[in-house]
Order: sequence, then C-alpha cells, then structure tokens
Amino acid sequence: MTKTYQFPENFLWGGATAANQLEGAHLEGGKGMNLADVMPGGKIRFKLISQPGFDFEIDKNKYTYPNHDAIDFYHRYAEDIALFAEMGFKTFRLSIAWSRIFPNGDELEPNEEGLAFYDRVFDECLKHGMEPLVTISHYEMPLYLIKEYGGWRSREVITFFERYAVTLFNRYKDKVKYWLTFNEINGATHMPIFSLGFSPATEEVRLQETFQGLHHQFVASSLAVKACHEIIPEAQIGCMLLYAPVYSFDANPVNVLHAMKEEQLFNYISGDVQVRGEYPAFTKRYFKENNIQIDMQEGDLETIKQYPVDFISLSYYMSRTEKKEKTPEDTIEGNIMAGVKNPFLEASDWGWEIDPIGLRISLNQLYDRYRVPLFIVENGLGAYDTVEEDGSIIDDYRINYLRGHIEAMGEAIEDGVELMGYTPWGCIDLVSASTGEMSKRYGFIYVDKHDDGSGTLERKKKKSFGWYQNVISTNGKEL
Ligand code: BGP
Repeated sequence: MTKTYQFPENFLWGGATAANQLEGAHLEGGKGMNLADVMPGGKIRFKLISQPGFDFEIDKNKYTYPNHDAIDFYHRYAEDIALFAEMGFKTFRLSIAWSRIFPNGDELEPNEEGLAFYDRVFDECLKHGMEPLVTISHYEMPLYLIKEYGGWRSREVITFFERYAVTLFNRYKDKVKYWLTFNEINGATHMPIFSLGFSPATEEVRLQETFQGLHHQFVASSLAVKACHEIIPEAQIGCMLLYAPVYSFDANPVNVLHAMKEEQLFNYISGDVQVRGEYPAFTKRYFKENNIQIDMQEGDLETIKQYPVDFISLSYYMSRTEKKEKTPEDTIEGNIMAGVKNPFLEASDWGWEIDPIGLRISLNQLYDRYRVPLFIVENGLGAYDTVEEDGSIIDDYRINYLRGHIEAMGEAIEDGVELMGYTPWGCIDLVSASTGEMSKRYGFIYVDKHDDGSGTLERKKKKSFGWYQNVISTNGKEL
C-alpha cells in the first residue's frame, strides 16, 4: 500500500517564476535595462558575463538575447494566471523587475507604469484566490547601478534598495502578504555576477569583495524586513537560500571535516546572519585566514540583530558531495557548484544530481538549526520535452521527480518540520537562468518557444498539469 502524507490545511501549493525569465517586454512600460537584458542565450552566458572586464553591452551579431522577449508574460499574464488557477494554485511566486520600478535604480521617484503593471498582475492573482509571493530582487539589478556604482560593491546601493523596497511595501500593502528579499543570497560566493552585480576583479580579492558585497545585502535585507513590518504589520518576509546539503564522499574524517566546512560556508553564513541576526562563530577564523576584512559601519551589526526574517525560503535541486583532494575526473558541474560525483545518484540531462532524500535532510537541518517556518520556493526538473503528434506532452520523468520530492516533504513534516508551502520552479516553461536556454524546461505548461527564438508562444498543458492539479486538490494525499 502506498503511504499517504498529511500536509497542513493551509499549505501553500503553487509555482515559482522570476520577472526576467518570463516577462519579456524588456523595454516597454518605461523599464530600464537590467543585468538579464545583456545576458546572451546558450551555455556561454555565465562565463561571458562573469569575466571581470565584461562591458555589459549587447552584441546581436554574435549572440541571441532570450530574456528580451522571454515568454511574453508581460502581455499574457491573465491567460497564464488563469492556467495556474485551473491547477488550483494557492500561491504564485514571482519577482518584481527592479528596473521597471526604478529604471536606473538611483532615482528618487518610481516609474508609475511599472508599478501599475504589477498592480494588474496582483489583482489577477487575488481574483483567483492566489496569494502573491514576491521576490524583491531576483538576479536582475538595474544595469545603471552595475555600470555606475559597481553593483553591490557600493554601499550606496543599500539606500537605493531600501527606497525600492519601501516603495513596493507602500504600494502593494493591501495585496501582498508574503515577501522575499534576495533570491538565493548565498549564491553570491559561486555566482557573484547574478547576485551582486559584479565579478571580483582578481582571484586574490575574490573573497574580500564577495563578502563585502554580501554584507551590504545583509544590511539592506534587514532594513527591508524592518520596513515591511512597519508598513504591513500582518505580512511575513523571508530570506531565500540556495540550499544543497553537503555529503562527505566517504567516512574518512578528513573528507567529513572538509564537507562540514563547505556546508558551513555555503549553507549557514547567510542563514545565520538573516535568521539568528549574527555572523556565525566560524567566520572569525575563516575571515582571518582568508584575509577578509569587512568594512562595517556603526550600527550594521545592531540592524542585523534587530530585524531577522520571519521565515526561511529555499531552492532545492540537488545535494552536493565533497572530498578534500579532488581530481578533475571526479568533478561534476551542477547548479553552478562543483562537487564530486555521487555514485548513488542519477543526474538530469544538465548534470544536476537527483536526490529527494536530500530534501528531507535539508529541511531537517534547517529547522533544527533555526526553528523558523520553512518554505520551498524552488524545486524541479529541467528536462527536454517532446510534443507528440497529437500535441500531448507526456512528462512522466517530471512527475516522478516531483512525486519523490513531495514525499520527502511529507516525511520531513512527520519529522516535525514546519513547512509553509511548495512552489516548484518554472511552473510555466521559461528562460533558464544559468544557460539562457528555452529547451531546459521545468513547466506544467509548455510554451512554444525555442532556443533560436522561434515559436508561436502558444501554451499547452503537459501531463504533469493534471497530475499536479490532483495533488493540490487532495492536499498531497494523492501523489
Ligand atoms: C535557481 C534560480 C532560478 C532558476 C533555477 C533553475 O538557481 O533562482 O532563477 O532559473 O535556479 O536554474 P536554471 O534556470 O539555470 O535551470
């Protein structure tokens, strides 16, 4: 007999997206240019934009720019939200494009057309009984802040971000009750350009510059928490972590220690600062040994201590396996972090190792350490889909992946974890963040758009659409 799981009555089932990966209309409505607008399509993107000398210019002779049009959610949001409602979504995670609200980032007054667009989107969600879950910053800093201020290198950006956040809270206080500050904030150490809007100048200054930028974000995040609680007392605001539990390759204590350190550095610094309100003890030695001296202003540590987040949200795609001495042959690439191959796990077509038990482990680790509610705001399988002759898309591989992870959530809830909700990534096919591909699809809804930019943009329900609809309507009892 298959086991059934008990999810809380008010569990927030839904789906997740980010503005730059689905909206398109990159120059409409008074929007300014942002980082995503200069990111080319294809596997080259990350390497190219991460080069310290990258000029952030568009070169259409050499590259395609899939985020410019994306899947045109900007014009089709009503149709898309209606499809989410048909699946029974209780919540829809989306992000606001900072440069729609402040086109350059440092203006004093916001762009009304940008604000009005999200009013329409939120109204559409609320009309269908769906709670918007809003990420304030998801990998798309205004380009002007990158070019003129050096991104989060500059402390001035804290003020601009605070103004942006306060503008959002004031405008949407009656519509949005769930907020997230920075998407995958801890990803800064592995993909600084996405998170911080700059690439460290040299390898010698990499850690120094990254942790300085992160510190600015920690302060900015705390100021956003403060403002959110003041302006919308009934709202909840969380941090967002890219979470991958780190396993030791074997029982050799040398490797176990190495895995533990990687876990501390990657998984816990950002969580400790934003939830416990302080840098963890191990950073003292780590910063000293790596010559990291964070320039803090008076009051920074107090601000961080005083305004911790209400909950932790996380993305979970994979676990990571580590050993101290790696050879190039052991190494695999997955979700930007390199680890060694885990012989017990299979991987997606993009090399991301599939590990549902790792999600149960992650939820237990996070809840044990922080004791605040958790929210899984990204999870899913990027895969190639085939449209059959009759137009159907039979994505059993995706259903199997999601089922395994939902079972792991059910187990974690039985373990005692407080879980608020689940929004699988890319509930409608959209542009991949790391590779700019359309062919890396996550959705329950297929979008007829291809890597070369062709396609009618028609939406089609995949097999997983009906499956997820049933999961939601049975509150996770039927998987
Ligand atoms: C996360 C990002 C998302 C998203 C997802 C899948 O790291 O927050 O923006 O895209 O990963 O990654 P990809 O699109 O590269 O497959």
